[in-house]
Amino acid sequence: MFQGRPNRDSEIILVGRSNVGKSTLMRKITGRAFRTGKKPGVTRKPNFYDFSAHNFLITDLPGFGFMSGVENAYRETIKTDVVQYIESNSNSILAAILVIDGNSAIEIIDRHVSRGDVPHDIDFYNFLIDLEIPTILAINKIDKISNLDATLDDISNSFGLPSPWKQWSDVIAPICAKKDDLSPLLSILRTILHDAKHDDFLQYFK
Ligand SMILES: Nc1nc2c(ncn2[C@@H]2O[C@H](COP(=O)(O)OP(=O)(O)O)[C@@H](O)[C@H]2O)c(=O)[nH]1
Ligand SMILES: [Mg+2]
Repeated sequence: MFQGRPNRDSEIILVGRSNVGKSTLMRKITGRAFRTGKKPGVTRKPNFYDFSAHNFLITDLPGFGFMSGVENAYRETIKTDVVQYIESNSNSILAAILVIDGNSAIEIIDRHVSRGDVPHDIDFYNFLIDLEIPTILAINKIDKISNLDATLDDISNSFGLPSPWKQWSDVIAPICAKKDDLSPLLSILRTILHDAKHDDFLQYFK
């Protein structure tokens, strides 16, 4: 189990496979430097960004799925730890941002489905919904996607949200974390925070 979580009543979490851009997004949201890397899996422990004056936390959770140089068993341990972390803090979690690499998502999902596995991302999405945590699908790296609408429709369908993706604009946020192009994500987050009666946090998500 992960250590060192500041004891706060409200939390936003970032989850997703390794190398999808979680730490980059975290850095853009918070304006604070966190490690980002070319090699998948650099984040093996959560990065906590503590808004202590507001009793509020943003947490960048370790990535799951493939990581070069990391053994299978250790990968499973990380996934189990992330699941346990979310379960034990679910009462504080106001929103989850499930970050997906929009450029490789469909290929990875198809590969899992053809093997008869449930893809990690879809597994996590259903898990978060079961816990009744408001969840945003942040489709990152849209700068690398050539046929954006068609790709977003495919991703939307694979999560059980029938296309066209645009009718799920309260869930699906196409973003480019690298270029700080986050407006659809921030807009959904503001709605979730407002609905959770936390207008006091809105100033951080403009
Ligand atoms: N092209 C592109 N690359 C990105 C974007 N966001 C992040 N990256 C790159 O993806 C790689 C992994 O990013 P990182 O934030 O470490 O991913 P994490 O493992 O999910 O935390 C880094 O090389 C980033 O520069 C984006 O919007 N577009
Ligand atoms: Mg990271």
